[in-house]
Amino acid sequence: MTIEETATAIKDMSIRGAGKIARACASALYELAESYDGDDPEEFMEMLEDAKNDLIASRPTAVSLYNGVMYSLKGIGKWMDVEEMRREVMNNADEFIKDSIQAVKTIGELGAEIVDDGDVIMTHCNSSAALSVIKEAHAQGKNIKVYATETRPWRQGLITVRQLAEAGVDVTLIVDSAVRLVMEDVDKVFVGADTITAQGTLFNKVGTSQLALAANELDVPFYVCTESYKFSPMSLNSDNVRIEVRETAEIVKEGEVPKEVKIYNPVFDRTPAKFIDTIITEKGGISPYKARDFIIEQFGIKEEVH
Ligand code: RUB
Repeated sequence: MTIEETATAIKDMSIRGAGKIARACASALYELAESYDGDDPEEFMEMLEDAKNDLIASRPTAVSLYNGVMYSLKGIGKWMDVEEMRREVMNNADEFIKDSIQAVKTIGELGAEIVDDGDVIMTHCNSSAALSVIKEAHAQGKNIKVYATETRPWRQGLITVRQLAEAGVDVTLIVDSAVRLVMEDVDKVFVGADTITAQGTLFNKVGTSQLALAANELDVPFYVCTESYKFSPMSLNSDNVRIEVRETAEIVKEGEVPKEVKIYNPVFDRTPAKFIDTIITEKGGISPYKARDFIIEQFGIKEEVH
């Protein structure tokens, strides 16, 4: 897919989920590098810069998208010749996609160790990383039962229940407002992530923080399953991540409510570190309070010494 097609597909949600959108961006940059047949490094650099901006602007909350784009473009500059630049982008993008797919698999294996035979699990929205854990636990022969939330307004929960049913997992669909009641029967919560900040704050599908609150009240462990590129290198001084607000037509159809009714459709929310037990990454489980150290190490950030 071209850069434009990819950005459009991400905006209109035909490609969705933080991991998938990051891989789609890397793949679009690969294609751009592969198809460039000019010989002007400056021109190519400008094309890459425009592509970067268009891709990053396509969805604002998931840092995976930013990290996937930056990884694909790392080490590129107009001092290189075009061939070198093209090769570098293609290698980087390819490496990002392969590592990302492997990371989801590893998270599944590590996370499955936490799942006990007989566990009742709740998940929200549709997260490849969270489902990797659940499917792996099931594949290991653990007898588990899963509650999946519908996840209004896009109803990504329907994708989740289809995927789990196909894997043979015992899965029950619930509406979002049933979370608190059903949590009384739940042993563990596994959700995905769009962004994790240095403060250990999780940004994920709207409603995630309600699962976290209910889990906290009932002493149900709350686990976040995430590849390391969903940690934000820009968050060292602030966890002020922009929450995407989408069109009101996603919630109600034209004429369903009086014109003077305002409609607000934020599609992600913020879950503070204190509600998270462990963040399961492909590099192991970490406390949300260690997110800052993890980011510094992961992104090789040099902190200023005062
Ligand atoms: C998807 C969502 C998922 C995370 C993680 O929201 O919130 O929990 O993106 O997904 P949307 P994954 O449907 O709006 O993209 O683990 O697959 O990266």
